[in-house]
Amino acid sequence: MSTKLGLVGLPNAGKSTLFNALTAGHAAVAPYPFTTIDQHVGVAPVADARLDALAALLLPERVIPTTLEVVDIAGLVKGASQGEGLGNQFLSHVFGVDALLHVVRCFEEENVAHPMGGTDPARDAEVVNTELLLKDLEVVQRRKEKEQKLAKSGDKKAAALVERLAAWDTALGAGRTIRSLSLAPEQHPGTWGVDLLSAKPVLYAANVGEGSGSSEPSVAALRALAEREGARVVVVCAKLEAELMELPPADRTEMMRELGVKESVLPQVIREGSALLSLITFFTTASKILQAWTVPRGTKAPQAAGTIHTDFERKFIRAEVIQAQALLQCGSEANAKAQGFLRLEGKDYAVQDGDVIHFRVGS
Ligand SMILES: Nc1nc2c(ncn2[C@@H]2O[C@H](COP(=O)(O)OP(=O)(O)O)[C@@H](O)[C@H]2O)c(=O)[nH]1
Ligand SMILES: [Mg+2]
Repeated sequence: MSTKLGLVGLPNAGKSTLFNALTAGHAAVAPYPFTTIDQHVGVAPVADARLDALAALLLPERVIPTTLEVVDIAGLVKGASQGEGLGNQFLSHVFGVDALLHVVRCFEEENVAHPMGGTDPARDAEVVNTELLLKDLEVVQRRKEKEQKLAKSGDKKAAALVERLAAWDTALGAGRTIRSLSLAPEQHPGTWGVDLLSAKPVLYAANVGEGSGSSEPSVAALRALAEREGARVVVVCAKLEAELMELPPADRTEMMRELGVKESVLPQVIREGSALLSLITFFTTASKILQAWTVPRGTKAPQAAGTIHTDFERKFIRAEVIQAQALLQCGSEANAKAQGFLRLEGKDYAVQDGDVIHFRVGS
């Protein structure tokens, strides 16, 4: 199970550096395989103390964590939608991601050119947000033309979609992101199978210089912008973190202590990203495989089963649930059951964070 994040930002904001910091080196620290799918797509296992503790207790043959997939793209420049710089074609790489990680340059560095002249996080973020919006406009207008043709030939679904597309077109044309509209599910592009960048939740990454902290004025400017949008900010020094990732794990911990880096960027991004997407984690232990899964908070048991195997949703009978904490305290499933911690839950049960679940499914 993978949560996908797409990096966006101006050239030289530090996207590729952050990409390396997020995805490199984790093979060495985690007992799980790390893979780079291609140059621009990296996967990092999501560390989870409960998963480790359950693995130590249950001694499964395999342990499969959830993963965070990160997609790096080239930088967007002002006017990309009109073909400036590399244009905006490469934005197609970030269609299909769950959320955007918007990297904003907050560091000063003479040797690294700034595409807009100088460091100005709020302006930079606005430039990128505008280009994303223009890309959405392009997508919406092209799609509208196509659906209008279908509607003319009597396709009812196309006619309904044209109406939706027109509403999104109007909002985007007025400079409003789709996410800011707080649309009901039936009005949301996702429900109609239309993937728009400005509909995705955003996490800002303030990329600060070495030795600068979260109290920099440049970070404050970005925070103010994020606050107006109801978005969150993580503060990172991508360069420092990427360098730390090249050290052997033992030296890295030591170096982090010396430099006063409390927590590396990956767990921060995972935590904020999960909150942004309202994700919770549950565990399964079938067939000697201990596996972690993520689903949106509020997901009902049959749909949770469906993430494991599409057939399981339809064939769902019941869920046998023990909270990870109870299982760990009792020391075994049998003990947990004897002490009344095993619950039988039906199709209306909303899966809770930390549930260890056996799904009973029919044939
Ligand atoms: N001083 C400093 N340089 C950085 C930092 N982050 C990135 N850089 C440098 O900025 C340049 C551009 O970074 P890169 O990650 O390629 O930017 P991208 O175009 O957004 O992918 C590289 O030379 C990085 O080493 C930082 O936090 N501090
Ligand atoms: Mg890059």
